[in-house]
Amino acid sequence: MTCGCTNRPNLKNISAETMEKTGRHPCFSFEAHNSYARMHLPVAPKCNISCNYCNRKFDCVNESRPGVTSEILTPLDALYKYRLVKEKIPYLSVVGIAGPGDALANWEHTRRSIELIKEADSEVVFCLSTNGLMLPYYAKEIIELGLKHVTVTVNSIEPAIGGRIYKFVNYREKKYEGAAGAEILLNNQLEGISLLTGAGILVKVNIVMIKGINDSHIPHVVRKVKNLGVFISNIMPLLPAPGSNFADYPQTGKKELNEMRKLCQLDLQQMFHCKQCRADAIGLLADDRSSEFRLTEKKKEAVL
Ligand code: CLF
Ligand code: SF4
Repeated sequence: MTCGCTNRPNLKNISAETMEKTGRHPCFSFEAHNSYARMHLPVAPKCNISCNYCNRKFDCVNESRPGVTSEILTPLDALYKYRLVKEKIPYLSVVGIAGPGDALANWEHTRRSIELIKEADSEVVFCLSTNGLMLPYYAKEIIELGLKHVTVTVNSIEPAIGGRIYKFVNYREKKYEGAAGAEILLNNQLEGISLLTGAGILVKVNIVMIKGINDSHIPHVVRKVKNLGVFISNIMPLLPAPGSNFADYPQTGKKELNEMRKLCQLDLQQMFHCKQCRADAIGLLADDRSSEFRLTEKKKEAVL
């Protein structure tokens, strides 16, 4: 008798190389999260949308807990910093780009940082996180760069719900507000995800759970992205950022969050070990060492 479980993604078009890399990825593999470290390179300060839970003085809450990023790096700085960290943390396996804005709204810097580090160390597993607005434009380059792990934050698949989450979307030199912007965003997210999964890239979908806005809608989002071939989803709590439009909204409770994850797990495997890292996080997921590695001129000279 075959197993009736339906929550496993279809891995037919996933290469052995991708699976080997996934075994060293602390977010995509629960087994890896206590033994492999990741570092985020804060090379992407700009953003092309405005989430109501975001205060631009803080890190992108799609991939980070609220806390001002301590530095913005150039691609060359990113390479120096990678060398510095790798020397001190040999079990560092993943280099991720997770803001503090959007990785694809700063594509030149994101791409160059990846290229430089890849030239220096072919073993690195690269990862990036994006709101997905520009994914249809950059999916081809992402695939050609050899990335195997991408995270897209999809908070809604209904423009009316998205219109309450996103204040505006800046797309092709034009600003779209509310549901009109949300519709462009979600269409691009879904198209971009399909392009990536179709090319054998493992896609994780992050969802910020906002009480009274998208909470009851989340199972629909999960089912939709599962059908697009997404590998795993990560339902995250809303952490109300001071100064943001959702500053007075309640923080999502742990119990309701885990109940939602368990419900959605019936459709697609869920991440339960996310730590909502800073955009410059370094180390094991549960042990952030970013403060040890602020890039001073002296440190740069040491690795030149
Ligand atoms: Fe960073 Fe994100 Fe890549 Fe991981 S984090 S870009 S997938 S390397 Fe991980 Fe941190 Fe949770 Fe993100 S614990 S916030 S899921
Ligand atoms: Fe802020 Fe991230 Fe949303 Fe951009 S995608 S507005 S940086 S939370």
